[in-house]
Amino acid sequence: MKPGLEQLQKNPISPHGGILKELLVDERRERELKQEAIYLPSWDLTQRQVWDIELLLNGAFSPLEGFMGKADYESVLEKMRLSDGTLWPIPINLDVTEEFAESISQGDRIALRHPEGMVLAIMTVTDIWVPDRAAEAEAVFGTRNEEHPGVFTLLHQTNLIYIGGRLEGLELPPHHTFKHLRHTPRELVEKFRELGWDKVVAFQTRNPMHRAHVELTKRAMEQVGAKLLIHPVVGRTSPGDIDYFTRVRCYQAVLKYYPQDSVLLSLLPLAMRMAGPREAFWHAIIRKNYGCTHFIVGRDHAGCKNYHNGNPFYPPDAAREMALNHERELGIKILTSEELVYVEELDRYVPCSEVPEGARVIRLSGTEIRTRLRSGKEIPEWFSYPEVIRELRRAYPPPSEQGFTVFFTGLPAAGKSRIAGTLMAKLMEIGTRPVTLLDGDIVRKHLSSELGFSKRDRDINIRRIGFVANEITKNGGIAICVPIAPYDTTRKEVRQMISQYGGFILVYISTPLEVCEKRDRKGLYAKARAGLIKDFTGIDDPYEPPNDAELVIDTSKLTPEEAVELILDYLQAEGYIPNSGKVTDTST
Ligand code: PPS
Repeated sequence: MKPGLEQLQKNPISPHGGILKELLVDERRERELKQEAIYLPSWDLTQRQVWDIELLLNGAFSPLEGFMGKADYESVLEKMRLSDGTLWPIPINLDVTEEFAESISQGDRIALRHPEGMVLAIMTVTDIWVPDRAAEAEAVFGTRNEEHPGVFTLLHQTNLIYIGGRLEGLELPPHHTFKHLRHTPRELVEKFRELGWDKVVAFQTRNPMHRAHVELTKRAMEQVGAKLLIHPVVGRTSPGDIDYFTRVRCYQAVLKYYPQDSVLLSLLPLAMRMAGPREAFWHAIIRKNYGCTHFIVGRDHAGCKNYHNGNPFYPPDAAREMALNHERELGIKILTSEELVYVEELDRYVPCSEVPEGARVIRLSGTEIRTRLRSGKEIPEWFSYPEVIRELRRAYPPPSEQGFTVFFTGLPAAGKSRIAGTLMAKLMEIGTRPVTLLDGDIVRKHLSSELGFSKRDRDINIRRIGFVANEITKNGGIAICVPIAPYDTTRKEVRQMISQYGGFILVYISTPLEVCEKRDRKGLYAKARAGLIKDFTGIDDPYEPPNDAELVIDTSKLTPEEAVELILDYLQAEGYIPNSGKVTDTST
């Protein structure tokens, strides 16, 4: 039987807002709602929304009772508080398409469906509005810069209309992986009670845990005499992060380095926003709802770096300060952790401020670790545990064993197909992996035959190509994609998706428009100039030149063979193909 409210309240820490707001209805109501749902308009939740709804339904987002309405949204942006004054820093919105929004009205009930089709909840719509997403970015992230992954998601991967309203939950989203490591707030609180843990410090992470993390958490436990909850985020994290299957195996591996019966591992299906300071105390609120008494806020907590120049978006102490400023009102104690560094002479980790004078300190950043993994370079013993290194090596083989995608972009008749064809032939000669050519024209015939050249259709086309290339890359092959791919955002989306699993090499064929138009092998430029074809790239539809291409090749200056040489040189230098792999034609 579920523990009653009184029992939950015996926990030394009460949920945010005083009551754990679990939104799942009882069985009788569930049967009624299932019946009702048959006749209701349905919204298919996006993956981000599935993560949000799980934490709404299970109470981790208490005191929220549904997706935010306009008043709460505006109040959160302006004051970091709900409209009733409760602290809450991050907007939790249900974004929908204009088409869907037009089909519903205030007061309507709608069924919110999991991508697998089940109705997870019914929402009574109280608000429908068009948000100012740039202003939201400024308020939540402190910037409108699209190099910030949270801003990018908000501006480019979020639907234009928000709807808000209370939820009646039917079921939680299903989990098929690591089931035994999943807990609702009620289950964790109950577990802590059973174990007699009255002080629990939560550790949030989106990275594998190495020696420094274990040291840091042990220090926190000792400092306040608490047990530890390792509570890693397994929903959305930051692009380029180590995948969660690998991370979970790493977390499991480090458990044995803690004293017996002092640590618990539970996975949190949270969609992080990477909002730094605001996010830090949001994380604290969530852990409070899971019954933790203390929360560790580290250096640059939930921060992120500018994709281009590598500069962090937030000062390293901003998250700690923000969390500490709200500690009293939050009710969960914030433990700030100083950065721990490895001191070679002492052969151990010490806080920065305690490093003996003149001692040699060594650091390895997460980026450096990823680079070492990718290049097959050694990861030292002082940095991590052998079991963790083994897991990471298994999941991140060096480039010579990874799949990769060469993604061409450029104007029609820029020379993409010719280069791609020759590249394919060379890579087949080298023969380290299977090669698939996804040429623009071929894709349009077989994969996207119903699509035209509107922005929407082109985006669908590029995402389809990206999807196929991703599957090929994930499985260790080589995909060569050859679309025009005129829009920067869509190309970035594809890069984001594929680079999690292997190499992504964007090759911009920068041949000038005049040259392409002069070539006009298919006569399409002439037709476009004559107005016989509409939305033709470069003529009456834009081409956005990339600023993130690994290679830029102008075919008015290079032959296709020279262009292919450049690409092969790049692939060799990055370790994707063996040095001997460059095939020089000696037949003449
Ligand atoms: S996109 O924008 O990436 O989806 O385009 P893509 O799938 O690569 O298709 C490009 C080829 O289709 C022919 N074509 C057009 N291109 C651009 N704009 C319009 N309106 C258009 N209509 C037909 C054209 O031959 C392109 O091939 P390439 O090889 O690039 O010349």
